Amino acid sequence: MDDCIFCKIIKGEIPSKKVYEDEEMIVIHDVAPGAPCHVLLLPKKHMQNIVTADMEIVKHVMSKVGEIAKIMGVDESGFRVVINTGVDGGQSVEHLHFHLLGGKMLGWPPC
Ligand code: DGP
Repeated sequence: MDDCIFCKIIKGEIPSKKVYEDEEMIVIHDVAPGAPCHVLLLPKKHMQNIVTADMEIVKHVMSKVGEIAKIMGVDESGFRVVINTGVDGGQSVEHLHFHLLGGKMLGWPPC
């Protein structure tokens, strides 16, 4: 998608702080972190949201969550994975992404 900011990051057209990459996904630090650990798991394939997503890719991303949590040093202290979806869900970038947050006691519920 030409006008998608995450597609541009994936293509290297916009710089990012990358912590992981494989054939299906990259993981980058969020530009506006809401917690000491706040990274975004981005499927390389452009998909608008979890409703329309390719579930094989979602499955792959989910299979990497523990590994990413270890890389970020939050696998033992705990963390949260969030998929904001649509207007009410607060999704601001229409390229499916998974927030992985941790490094502090997170509040709940987030509303
Ligand atoms: P959401 O609100 O769930 O759509 O989250 C989008 C997140 O993307 C938000 O936390 C900020 C982050 N973000 C937006 N633009 C950029 C960018 O150019 N670089 C990085 N690293 N993160 C971005």
